[in-house]
Amino acid sequence: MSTSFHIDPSLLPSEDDVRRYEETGYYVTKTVLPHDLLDRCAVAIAEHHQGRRDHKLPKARYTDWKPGDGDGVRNNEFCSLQNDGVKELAMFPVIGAIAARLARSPLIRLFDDQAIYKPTDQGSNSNSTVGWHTDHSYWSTCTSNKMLTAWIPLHDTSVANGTLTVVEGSHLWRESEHVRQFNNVDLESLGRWIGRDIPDSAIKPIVLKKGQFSFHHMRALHASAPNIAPYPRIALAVHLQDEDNHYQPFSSTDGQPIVLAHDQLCRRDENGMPDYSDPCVFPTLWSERAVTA
Ligand SMILES: O=C(O)CCC(=O)C(=O)O
Ligand SMILES: [Fe+2]
Repeated sequence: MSTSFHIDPSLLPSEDDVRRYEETGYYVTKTVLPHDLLDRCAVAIAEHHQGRRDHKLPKARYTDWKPGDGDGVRNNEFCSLQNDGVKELAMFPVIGAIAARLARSPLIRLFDDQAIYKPTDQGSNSNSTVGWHTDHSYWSTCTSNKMLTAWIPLHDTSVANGTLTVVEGSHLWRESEHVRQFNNVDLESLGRWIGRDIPDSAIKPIVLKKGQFSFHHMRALHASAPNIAPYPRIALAVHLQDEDNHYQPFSSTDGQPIVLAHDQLCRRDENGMPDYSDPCVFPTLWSERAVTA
């Protein structure tokens, strides 16, 4: 990162906000993102769906919806590395500055991002659901316990348009650890499968105005219900690393080594392991060292 930044401190979470994030596993920002930045990202995602790529990635196993892949949720991963209009939003400095406070980290790097387009639900099917999961369950090769996701809708969100829903406090539950059901449309049976009573009051749909966004902790359970509004719900999920995160070898229960797409895309370190600080794949959003007074 060559530039230095000044961020209005009133936009950042206070120490009380950070403590609340540590207890609840999520945080809602003030209205901090310019509308024209969000509108440019909406155009960039629409062009991405039509096949535009500013940069082509090496072959790796990631999801990148294209026409013909069905009319359910469109999930485009590593979108900001491929599309400059998406990158402009993903790298917007205030996102990293807020994340740095929440994670209590002097530096924040991208891990990856997902453009998520949720079409209007057709009624009889509920294929615009995103199922319960924790982001960490997809990142078992990460050493960190402090990674987090900025969930940035490109317009107002509500229960009707299928906003993100977080289970308050679930980042502290042992039962959340391996919940990995992004594609499971059953949102009702979470308590039963994880073997824990979940009070209705812990289920928090995050209602946001355009320009606001939310963060959730890597171990927080989250999902989103079908979009019954008459227009698509579009959001960019920006997954972030704290400074200390690095790669660790990890195997599935059947002994197979886990290989993330990240591991296929990034350079190797001196031990031949994936380097999660490779600036080409994991650019720095925010560093205290680049802040102007
Ligand atoms: O946009 C959604 O509904 C899901 C987003 C998500 O899973 C995330 O932000 O980690
Ligand atoms: Fe997620």
